[in-house]
Amino acid sequence: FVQDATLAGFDWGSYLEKSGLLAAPVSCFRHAPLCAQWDDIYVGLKVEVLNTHTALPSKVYWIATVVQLTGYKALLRYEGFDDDDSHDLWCNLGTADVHPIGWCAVNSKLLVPPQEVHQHIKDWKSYLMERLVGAHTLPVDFHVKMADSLRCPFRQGVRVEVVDRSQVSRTRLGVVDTVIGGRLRLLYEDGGLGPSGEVLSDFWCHMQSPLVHPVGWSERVGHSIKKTDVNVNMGSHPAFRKVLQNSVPDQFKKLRTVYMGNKFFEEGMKLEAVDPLNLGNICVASIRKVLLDGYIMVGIDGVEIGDGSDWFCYHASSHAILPVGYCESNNIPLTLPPGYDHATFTWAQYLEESGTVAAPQRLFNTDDVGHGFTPGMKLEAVDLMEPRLVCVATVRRCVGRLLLLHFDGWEPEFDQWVDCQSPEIYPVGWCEITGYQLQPPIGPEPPQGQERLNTSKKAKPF
Ligand code: MLZ
Repeated sequence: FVQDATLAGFDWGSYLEKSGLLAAPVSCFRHAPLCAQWDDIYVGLKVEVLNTHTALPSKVYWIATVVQLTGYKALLRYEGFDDDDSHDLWCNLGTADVHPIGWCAVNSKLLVPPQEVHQHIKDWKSYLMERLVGAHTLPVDFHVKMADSLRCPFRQGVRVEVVDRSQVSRTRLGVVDTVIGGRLRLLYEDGGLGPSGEVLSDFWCHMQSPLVHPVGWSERVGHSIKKTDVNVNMGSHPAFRKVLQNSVPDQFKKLRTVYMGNKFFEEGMKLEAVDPLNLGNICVASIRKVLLDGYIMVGIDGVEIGDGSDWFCYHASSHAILPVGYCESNNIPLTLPPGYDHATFTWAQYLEESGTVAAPQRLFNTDDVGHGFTPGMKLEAVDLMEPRLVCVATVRRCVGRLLLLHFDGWEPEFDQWVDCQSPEIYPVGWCEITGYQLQPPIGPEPPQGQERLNTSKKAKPF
């Protein structure tokens, strides 16, 4: 069920107006374009923007004030309309024909007031002079900074190691096919092509995703990697006709260093972990293997197949592993192994029964990072179970650095726990800037307290 939000008639501006909800500000998203510049963008700024209220055949501009901000989108009011909001327009600061005050003068463009306000103000020059005294505007290098932040070190034909969606405990070689807004479409090197050359299996993730690594990573840290099946020839696909280039560590985000010393995670220790295949669940789990560089393999208690093929690799600094008791103290329902029930389960008894110990609390990265998200905020978020899809979403809960995301219009069972610094969440308007397709809500939000009828359910890896 893939849709294009714009084609489906979805518009963030009117959607938010109807719900009365706010969008998470761009400054909450550390990896997002212009995050660092966003302190300089606020309600009250004046800009020069294309004048859409004129009968003139050539492009002319007019001064407008930012009256509201939602993610990258600004609601603008042309100078002269004062308290009249009937001509306000939403525009995306990342893409629109909007500029700092003074831009028209420097670039020999005309400033012409909208027809409707032209009549009732006689002397435009002095009107504007008066209005612009002490006004703040966009930083001059706003669009340059935007273009800079959209640059990406990955190109078609770059090889990476990426989680194997058919067996999550191992990685597999993949080749970058497409890059949109820093998100990579990866094709497994032996993924196979269908009869008409179509790709049988692909994987999307942001270049800073914890699921993607430089070539050589698996061997270095001791993670298992699928041997490439040399009988599968991808040669006829454009991504493989390039000279393939191995990615190197410099192209990836540096993880926080962890000291493994003699007091690190050990095999058998218990913890609570986000289920990699059901991201809305935090489960009773065990450390199954300790790799190098701070990586560990985690298994979900009671549902493991037994051959290790469903273990999942997390870094010690990951938000997805939590100390024993975390759910209880934060009022999150803990998913128990089959056969246990909430009325009787206690960690103390479970540890004793299984003769195991809890992983020490201080090994976990649960520091509150003061992220700025609050429940109810809207954003554009990847459905990590179908990571090609960037969807209209709402922050449902904030617990430490964890955010529980809800996909608008979908059942709560699609909700996912993500890190507040996840590279797979974006401000409102990000899709429009990058040209990525946005998945609109599938239907009107259910009235309060009432759930929509069940549609199909996930349970397929990614
Ligand atoms: N094929 C899936 C798509 C789910 C996408 C949900 N995104 C929030 C289904 O219909 O179940």
